[in-house]
Amino acid sequence: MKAMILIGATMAVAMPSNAMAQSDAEREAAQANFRQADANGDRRLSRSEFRTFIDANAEDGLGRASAVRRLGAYDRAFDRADRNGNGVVTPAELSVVQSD
Ligand SMILES: [Ca+2]
Ligand SMILES: [Ca+2]
Repeated sequence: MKAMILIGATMAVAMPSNAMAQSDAEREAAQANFRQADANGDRRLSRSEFRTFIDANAEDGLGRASAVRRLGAYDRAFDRADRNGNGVVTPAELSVVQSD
């Protein structure tokens, strides 16, 4: 019983919650990655730009980007991020970049 409680406590520490607020550093890194990925500088990410963005975030260990890259789920992630379905992702549509 005691062992189970210990394991539970360790898991809670080791696994960051998705609901947990991002640190300022993580947010700034994501914003920098967004600007770099935005090849044509229109402040929106096309499908191919979004892929660059995910790869950059994965390198920085941000959010779920490494899981998306590992699974090759770029299209699915893009479709989810593109909330209004207009084919581009804006900073406002990206919760990772969105300000509070
Ligand atoms: Ca763009
Ligand atoms: Ca959109």
